[in-house]
Amino acid sequence: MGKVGFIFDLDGVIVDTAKYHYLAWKKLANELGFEFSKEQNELFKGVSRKRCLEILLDIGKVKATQAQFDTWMVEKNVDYLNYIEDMNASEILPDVPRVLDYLKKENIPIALGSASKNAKPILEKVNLVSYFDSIVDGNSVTKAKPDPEVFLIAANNLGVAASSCVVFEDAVAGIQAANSAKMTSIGIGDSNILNEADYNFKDFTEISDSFLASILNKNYKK
Ligand code: B16
Ligand code: MG
Repeated sequence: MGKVGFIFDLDGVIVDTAKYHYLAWKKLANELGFEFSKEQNELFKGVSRKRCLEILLDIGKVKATQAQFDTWMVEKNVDYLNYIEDMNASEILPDVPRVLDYLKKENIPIALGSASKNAKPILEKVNLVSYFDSIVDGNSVTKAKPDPEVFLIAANNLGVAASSCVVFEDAVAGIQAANSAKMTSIGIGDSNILNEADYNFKDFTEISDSFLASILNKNYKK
């Protein structure tokens, strides 16, 4: 077995920042004169900020000049940063620290692979930066998920073969990115939505130490 590496998505896997993204997009939609529902927000998971705004404007049938588009991108992010300003470790999703501790104890390299340009400050707020040997975020990539770039950079930074990496993801685009990088994909959330994942769990409370041990002892190859 080659050396194994683990890659965590951020939003929806480590913390539930989706609710803050939702509030910021909803505020913008309302200002532009239309509604934006929680169901529609599902389309935004794992998707880059720019693509989210394109989808939002499609939903509202709003035409934008480049200057307006750029202004709204900034406005949404300012609002989002306000919403997350007071985030702290209490917002870490259940049992994420247990899984991180388990992997650390086993000396497994760990990376973050997130589409968010705000990933590093969020990890700092929730006090998890020290677990990560590499942080690959929306500032480091040119191609958004489902392109595998973010995870391939993470594997490279960890010095682990892509086929020996295991990815935790809550978004369909993220599972597709992991699969096309030939990594083992673990869907966190609704297994009906994430049905392309190699394994599915509702959340980390369902991921036992013995499951992690079995993954570490498995011979990887897809
Ligand atoms: P930002 P992830 C993604 O994070 C979110 O799921 C997605 O909704 C968001 O639009 C994207 O980050 C960009 O975030 O505006 O902070 O750069 O799930 O890949 O960790
Ligand atoms: Mg996510």
